[in-house]
Amino acid sequence: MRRLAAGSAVLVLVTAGAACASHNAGRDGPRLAVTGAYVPEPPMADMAAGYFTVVNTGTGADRLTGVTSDIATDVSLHTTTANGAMSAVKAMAVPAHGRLVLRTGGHHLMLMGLRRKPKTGDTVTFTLRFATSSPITVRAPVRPATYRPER
Ligand SMILES: [Cu+2]
Repeated sequence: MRRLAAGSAVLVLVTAGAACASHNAGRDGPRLAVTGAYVPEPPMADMAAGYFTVVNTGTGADRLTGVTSDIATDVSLHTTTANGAMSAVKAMAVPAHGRLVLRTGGHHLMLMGLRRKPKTGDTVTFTLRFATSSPITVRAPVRPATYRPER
């Protein structure tokens, strides 16, 4: 249940909710699902960004500690500060009963050392690693540079 495409997220969330109710308060911990992953087609061939949302329906917090990708030799976690500058962070919090959102102008993945330039219509694979939960692999479509997700 940890390997999901965005399309199966609704079903998984329903299942997780049912499991939560039947297990009661004795079983706490994070329950993660990843939705809305995408990569905007980059203007240059040497760098790209990645975005997604990690939804936590569990009673425990977790942290995103690293991401690997089939398309890049170097993937780092970046955050955007108030003045628009970017800085690398070692981990990103995924609160209990909450979500971690990576989006334009906020938290994002920075993909360096590209093995190929992502083109609209391609698919990129991300494997997310967490402090507590098992790794999750998602397939992220490459979208036009102007794409903005509906939230
Ligand atoms: Cu960045």
